Amino acid sequence: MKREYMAAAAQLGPIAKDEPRSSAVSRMVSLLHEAKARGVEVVVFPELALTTFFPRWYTEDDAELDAWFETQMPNADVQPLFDAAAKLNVGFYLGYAELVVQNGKKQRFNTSIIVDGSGKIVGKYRKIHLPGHFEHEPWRPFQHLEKCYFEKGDLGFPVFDAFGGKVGMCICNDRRWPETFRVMGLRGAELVMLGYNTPRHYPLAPEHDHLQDFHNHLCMQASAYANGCWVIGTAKAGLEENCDLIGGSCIIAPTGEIVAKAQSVDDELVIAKINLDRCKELRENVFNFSLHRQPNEYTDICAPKD
Ligand code: CDV
Repeated sequence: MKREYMAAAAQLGPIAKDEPRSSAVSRMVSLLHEAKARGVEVVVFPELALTTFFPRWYTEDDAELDAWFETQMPNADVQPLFDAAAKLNVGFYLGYAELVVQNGKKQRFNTSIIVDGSGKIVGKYRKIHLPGHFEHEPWRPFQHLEKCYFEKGDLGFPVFDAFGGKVGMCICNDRRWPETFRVMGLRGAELVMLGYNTPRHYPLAPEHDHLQDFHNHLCMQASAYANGCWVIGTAKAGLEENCDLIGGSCIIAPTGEIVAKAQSVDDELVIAKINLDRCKELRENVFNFSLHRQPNEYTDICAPKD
């Protein structure tokens, strides 16, 4: 695949609690068709894109929890998305809840995959920075039980040969941590794809609610620049089951500039032409890692946590 092409953040508006996966998938298939019609070759869907953001409700019922998870990818519900990708030759990033049995043990992850233009899965990532809380906290206006429902990802931060270059993935809260991008940057990532579900209200520090959009772009722009890579960040946005999710899906150049941004908090394609060779503008100059990095001075960053 060539190194310059049209890419898109495929933002989704809210997904209702009772909305079936088939409906979310059909919304995404429509976006894939629109992408094709507008010359786009790669699209990025949000985190947990097949269902509502279920960690906002507490349950102790395993069967109820498992119902939000995929045990196979693709599966019958999601197959139309894979079929559309292959028919249209448009690749995608997709976030979903993954349930696997590994070493005889049931494990749940917040996962993303990249699927190429032939409909083949070519990369998988499992979310490492899980926000929220472990226990039911009824004082909150809504729960954020990612720490309770998911295990920390066990795949590290891999970088894949895809879409004409080196592609990395992360998921939502990961984007706030510079280490996420630095590890992928050290592995040569030229494009980092990520999806997010970010409530405007942060119950532990509500005085920051008005800064949610700023912090969203701040961390992604800073990390694009410091690692000389393209970033495509895609929201699930809008008022979902009474929880206000920010939008702001965007495409960020290696210079840190936002080159395209969502105008709505609904289903929307945010499109820009990306050229992976532009990463060299940073990586061969101010952020030439082999020339300028001083890793011996950074050892505390990798010290084990207390
Ligand atoms: N889905 C997320 O990871 N959301 C977090 C919120 C809870 C702060 C985020 O970093 O956007």
